[in-house]
Amino acid sequence: MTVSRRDALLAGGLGLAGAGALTGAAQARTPAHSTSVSQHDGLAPGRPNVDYTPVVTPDGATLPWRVVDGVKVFHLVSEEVEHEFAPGLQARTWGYNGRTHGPTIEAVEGDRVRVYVTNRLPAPTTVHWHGVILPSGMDGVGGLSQRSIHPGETFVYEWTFRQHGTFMYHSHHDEMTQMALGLMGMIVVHPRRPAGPRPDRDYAIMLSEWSLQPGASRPDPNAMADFNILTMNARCYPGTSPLVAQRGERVRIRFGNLSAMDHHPIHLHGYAFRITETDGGLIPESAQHPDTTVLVPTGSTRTVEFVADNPGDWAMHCHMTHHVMNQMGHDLPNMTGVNARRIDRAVGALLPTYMTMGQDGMGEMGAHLEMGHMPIPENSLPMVGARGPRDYITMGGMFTILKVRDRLTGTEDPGWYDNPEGEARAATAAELSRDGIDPQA
Ligand SMILES: [Cu+2]
Repeated sequence: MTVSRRDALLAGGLGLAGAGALTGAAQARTPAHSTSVSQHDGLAPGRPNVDYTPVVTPDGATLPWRVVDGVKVFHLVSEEVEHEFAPGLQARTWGYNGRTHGPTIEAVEGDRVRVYVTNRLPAPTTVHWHGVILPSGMDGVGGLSQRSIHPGETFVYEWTFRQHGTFMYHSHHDEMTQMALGLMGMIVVHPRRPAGPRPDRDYAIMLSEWSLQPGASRPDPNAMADFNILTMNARCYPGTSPLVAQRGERVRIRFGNLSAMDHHPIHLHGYAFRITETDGGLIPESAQHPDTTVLVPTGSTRTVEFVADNPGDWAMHCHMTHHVMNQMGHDLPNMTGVNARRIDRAVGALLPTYMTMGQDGMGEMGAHLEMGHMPIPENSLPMVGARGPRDYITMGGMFTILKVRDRLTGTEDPGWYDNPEGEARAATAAELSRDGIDPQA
């Protein structure tokens, strides 16, 4: 499911899909503003793989575009989407161009862009370009900077990117409902003249959260606390595709967060990275510091960079432990330490599949799921993750894996790492006695 760099290049370079729909614009509004003359005016539109290394949105896509008289023309269509969070869990969400979240908009500093927005939702909407410095009338705040786009209408936004960095777009009309249902996407603007080395791998990941009760077909926009699907690019583990890198490559990961109510501290194993950018711009090198966890506040982007010099399979996940669970029931009674044998025997006589859970934590659930002891409701995900190469991975939700290899062929998932330098295992009796460790003491 990983979108290859080639796909992204094709999407960006050819810009064919969706372009035909432009002629069907029901209503187009010519922008009334005129932008000031600056160093950015008159620049040719940036070219993928010439002026920049295209960004990859794992499990996502890049929005196609075409150039008309020196302007990059994009077309977003807001509509209902049949979305899969992970195999076994689908929902009716809202998105753009047939996907949730919408495709990543990619451009180069100095590009003049025109974005058409067609509303195929049953409700009015707008699109706001979060973090982008643009004229007030293009800001997309319903009621304030424009009237809302009614169902069936097509509006047009136009501006010049005068900055580079990682930004986002989202509905700014009935925000609680429309963002909870998925109306959001990433914006990546590459520098016209990069100050440092270009990344070899450039990834964009939008963090968000949903309330979707087991068996329900639509996320609940009224939820304020009980979010049970935590996603990266609208996928939750085991539905998230791994990120890959070859040893020695420079990796950039751009995180955006448009969760309703939560910040996400994203932790990467195996590396220390530098936080290089926010949606406000580049962090001066003197102010960057090494870290292994980046806190991505809601309504913000954070970009991290590192050189992939440590091969392996490295977990990358939100460090809020409830955010690496799927469809968690937060109102469970605390069963920790309870001896449930007698309850199980009594209830088991009436309900053969009954099993009290939680006495020793939730990790045991994976094993029971695997052995088929525990049925789960239709269209739902088990709370814990999936079978890993050695045992059950007990994380779901906002969890993915960075796979770094000495050699890679393209962007394909290289499979599991085999730990050539060994891995943690049961200690032998000889080791225990050599080191004077007595497990019974
Ligand atoms: Cu989180």
